[in-house]
Amino acid sequence: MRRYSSAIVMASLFLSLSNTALSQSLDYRAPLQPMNPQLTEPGLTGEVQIRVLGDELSIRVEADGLAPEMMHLQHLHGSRDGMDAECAPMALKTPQDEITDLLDTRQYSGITLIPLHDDPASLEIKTDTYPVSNRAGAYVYEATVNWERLQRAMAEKYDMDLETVDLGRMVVYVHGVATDTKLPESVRSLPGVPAHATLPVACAELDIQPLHK
Ligand SMILES: [Cu+2]
Repeated sequence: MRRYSSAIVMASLFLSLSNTALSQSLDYRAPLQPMNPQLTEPGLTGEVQIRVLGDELSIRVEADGLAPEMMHLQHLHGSRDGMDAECAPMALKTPQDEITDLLDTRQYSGITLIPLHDDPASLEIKTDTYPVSNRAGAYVYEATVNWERLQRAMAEKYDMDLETVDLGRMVVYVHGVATDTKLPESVRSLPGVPAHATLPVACAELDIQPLHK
């Protein structure tokens, strides 16, 4: 048994050394899982891919089955203190009439940290530069961000320790149901933002992907 575990240690040591030698990239990938299915189209799918390579953070979000022809807010959510965020339990597990609104997500996923629009490192949450779905309810969002600039901005705005800025502890939310969706008064939103715009419709829990799989 002892020999077996030291072989594993040696193997993983070798792997991590060779990975470091080949590149410094960190890859994250996660499927988008539908939320609030009673208010969205069936068949919502998608994927989030993030790569950190040197100073560059590249982000790609592919989503399909959203409310068509509208802007969808999307962000990385997480905790200021670096606690591991998870997606709020999918409303699938709760009674059909129960809606998970933005504020319900906080106890599981923390707060809105990084907006995924045309300038994520600005950390500007209220903009009109988030992706817009096409007629079929799909979009592909791609952005490349200076990782250092983003980390510095986060440390400043959220008073975070640079070490706690860990993408693997964050989740991605996509928001927004059609404007004519009838939502109960009880659905909460951000001040001044209509509830249909912030209602979470999909979530992805980022995980580090092993290299060269
Ligand atoms: Cu969000």
